Amino acid sequence: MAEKTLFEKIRDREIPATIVHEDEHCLAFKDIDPKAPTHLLIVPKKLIPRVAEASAEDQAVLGHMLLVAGELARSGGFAEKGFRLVINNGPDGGEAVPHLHIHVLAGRAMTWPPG
Ligand code: D5M
Repeated sequence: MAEKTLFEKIRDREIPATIVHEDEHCLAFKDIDPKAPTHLLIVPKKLIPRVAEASAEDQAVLGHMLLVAGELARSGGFAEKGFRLVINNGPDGGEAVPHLHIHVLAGRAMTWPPG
């Protein structure tokens, strides 16, 4: 059996994390190396390595994760001021953990283009 990803270990409570949301499809927790005053990661419970490897059967969970991002923005009080969602895919995309995740960044003005 393949070694669990870091985020599967967080899902299975083998590694501690500050979990702020959990439901049957995904969980959200604080990024350990925050790049903004609020920096959360939304992770599917099912291992999908990256967007480029998602398939049609993942459509519902991927859509659900975006809705969770909106819920977290509203409940966290940063929906009105704004926030940024980021998904890094592959080496040039800056992906470090091969388990799809949406970064939720808020609490400061973001710049464009991203680095
Ligand atoms: O982002 C991977 C992200 O995962 C990066 O922002 C740090 C975060 N990270 C790494 N280890 C942990 C733990 N243990 N808890 C919480 N967050 C973590 P990527 O898009 O793959 O570069």
